[in-house]
Amino acid sequence: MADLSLRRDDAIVILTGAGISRESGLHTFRDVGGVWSQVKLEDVATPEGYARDPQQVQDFYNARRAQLADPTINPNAAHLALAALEAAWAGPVFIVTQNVDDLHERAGSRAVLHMHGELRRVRCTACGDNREIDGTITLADVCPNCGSIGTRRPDVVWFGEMPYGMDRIYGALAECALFLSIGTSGTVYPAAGFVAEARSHGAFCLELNLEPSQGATMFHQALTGPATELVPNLVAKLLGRG
Ligand code: BJW
Repeated sequence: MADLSLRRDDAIVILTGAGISRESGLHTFRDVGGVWSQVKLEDVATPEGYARDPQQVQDFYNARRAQLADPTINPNAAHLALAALEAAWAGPVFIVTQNVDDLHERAGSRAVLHMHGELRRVRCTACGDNREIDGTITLADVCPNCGSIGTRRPDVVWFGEMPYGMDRIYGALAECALFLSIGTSGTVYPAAGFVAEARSHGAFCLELNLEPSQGATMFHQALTGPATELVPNLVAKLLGRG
């Protein structure tokens, strides 16, 4: 691996995608057998799909929320290593995740931004009420804040909708010394553009993925392998233990 030559108080931004949760038992989207080979993206991940068939969309997200509650789904060595990095590193370690699961939080990471929302949150389209939910969302639900019926939807970001936290993310990309991208295919914007942004501000950019992503050549270095091997190895090096 290239010499990262970081100072211990340098800022690190870490973009994660579905690949980091694959070894915890959650499907990625675009790999063989992934989510988009089971359901059509247009049906379940667009506002138009929701308008056409809200029940189908609620069923899809209710099932994924239930899967997340399954006791066999747990943070893996990659999630745990990133939490250990945040705890031991003197500078800020900011995880920007495209994932809607909560495995980073369960691993112990604190500075986590879910740019595509969270499975375990529900949003009211009438009043904007946004709160945690463990069970199912139904079309008969009454919003506890405004009393509207059938206006509760999963708090996830669909195609054509604005991801969360963009100002904060671009601010962090402009200031980090190291940008890490882990387990994402680099096909969905704006996340796919973060490497160019970080690089233009002088960050060292490193990709960790099972195979080179679509944007791998944008990185200073791209390492291939499973996240549960690559991430703990990298964290050990960063912390001087590797
Ligand atoms: C492993 C591994 C292991 C496997 N170890 N690795 C034309 C050009 C450019 C942009 C657009 C365009 N037309 C439309 C757009 C915009 C659009 C877009 O990007 N479309 C593209 C498809 C072209 N984007 C949007 O609409 C976004 N909003 C937006 O742009 O607003 C305007 C805006 C403008 C400017 C600034 C800011 C905003 C919204 C995107 C919403 C995405 N939503 C989803 C669903 C969320 C809810 C849900 O989960 O159901 O988010 S789609 C889905 O894809 C999900 C993911 O977060 C996202 C990314 O997927 P990810 O994580 O990369 O997964 P995969 O499966 O693609 O890849 C997994 C990788 O892991 C692979 O590489 C494997 O090799 C690897 N892997 N096992 C390590 N063990």
